[in-house]
Amino acid sequence: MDETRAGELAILATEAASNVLIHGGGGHVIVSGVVHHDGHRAQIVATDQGKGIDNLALALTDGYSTAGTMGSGLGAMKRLSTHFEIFTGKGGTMVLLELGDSSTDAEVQVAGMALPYPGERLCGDGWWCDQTPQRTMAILTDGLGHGLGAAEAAQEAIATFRRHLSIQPGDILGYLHDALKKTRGAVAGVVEISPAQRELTYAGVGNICATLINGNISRGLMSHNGTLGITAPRIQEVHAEWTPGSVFVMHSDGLHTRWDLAAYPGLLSRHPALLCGALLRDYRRQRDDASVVVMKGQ
Ligand SMILES: [Mn+2]
Repeated sequence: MDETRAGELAILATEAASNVLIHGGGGHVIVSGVVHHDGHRAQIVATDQGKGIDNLALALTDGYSTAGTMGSGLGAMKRLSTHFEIFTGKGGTMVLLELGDSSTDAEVQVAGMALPYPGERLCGDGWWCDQTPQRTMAILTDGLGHGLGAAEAAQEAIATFRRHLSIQPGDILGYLHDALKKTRGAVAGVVEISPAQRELTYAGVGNICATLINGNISRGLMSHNGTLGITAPRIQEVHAEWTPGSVFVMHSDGLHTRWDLAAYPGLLSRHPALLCGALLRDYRRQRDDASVVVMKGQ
């Protein structure tokens, strides 16, 4: 980003963090970079578990402030960002701010986040997505343990995934198993979505939770036990129907599995980054790396 953009990003991140602190009673601000075929952008997701904003329209009005701040808050943030979304309710408030090039209107919207074990600088979880008009492929991987060794395993898994984008998810996991033998090992899930064929294919090894949501129906997609790079895994693909309303969620064991996105009225129809934010805010285990990828049809 040039100096102007970088300055705007700093303002947005500062403002988002101040809001979380002053109005939300504390929370998290996750800043990440997204590179896509049409350019790149920065993405900020700020979450708190405060009491929520009663009058959103009023809060978005310039000059409005509840806690004696400058009062240029949300309205200015909305104007400054390329994309702005806010979700507020009983569980707290989440704000999504994007700055930079927006990606073209892909049929599958994707968001992912990976956060390190508290106190670690390196993340032992990782994710990657590759998208063409024909199909969207994504990997989520969790290197054994945490810290440097785990991060090396996760990055090796992602690099191997990126070298084998033209083959099926199950076959990719086979290559991952070979490539990870020189690391301490990892678990991983790989998904392929082909909107025109209305098809989702998933394969997972180890403790990766994958769920496909179609309307009121939520279906867990099976991952087989094992650790890539260590024990020859049993690899089996799961096929399911993908529709424009489908939502796919996969995450590592850094998140509890008992979540229910239907408990957040309206959230399933929002940007997938907000779904990631809600899961990380409300279901993150404290003693592990944590990662989540959400893909949505539209
Ligand atoms: Mn883990």
